[in-house]
Amino acid sequence: MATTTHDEFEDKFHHVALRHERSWVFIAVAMISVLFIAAVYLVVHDYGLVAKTTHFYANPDTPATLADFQGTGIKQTGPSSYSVYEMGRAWSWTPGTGTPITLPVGSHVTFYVTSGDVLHGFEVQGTSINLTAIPGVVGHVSYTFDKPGTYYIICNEYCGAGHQAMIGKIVITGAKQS
Ligand SMILES: [Cu+2]
Repeated sequence: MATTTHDEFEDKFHHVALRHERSWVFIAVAMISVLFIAAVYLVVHDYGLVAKTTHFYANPDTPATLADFQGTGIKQTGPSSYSVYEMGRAWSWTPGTGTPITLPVGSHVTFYVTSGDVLHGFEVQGTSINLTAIPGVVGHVSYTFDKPGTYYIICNEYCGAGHQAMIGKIVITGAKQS
């Protein structure tokens, strides 16, 4: 009788199965490798882990030396409009920390915000003012203070050991506007 024994059949089957499994493992590993390399390439080249441009960057010391950031940093630009040049440093806001920024109620204020060292978050509690203070970059945001009172400037970007004490004050004086 020329039949294969059970064992012979098993051996052949396993041999074929093993070959298939090897090739599928190889295909899976190859696909994962291609996806991984593509993902790393995209992140690095398209999302900026490696900077491709120098246009966005400025010398971090530049805003600190601009005339607007010298002195009080507060300039009246109209009957009730002001520009405030705000410098964040570890761990204070200038102006704001120590001496409060004092303005009359109804003031329309444009804050020009930068950082002299690391990233800080410029947030004025109870308002919509919230922007990141970036070294070398001056961001700006405008707000009208319609209600008198004390507003606190906090730092909402963790910046080191004194982060939680990086607080400034804005005092809006006068009677409530209708
Ligand atoms: Cu900070």
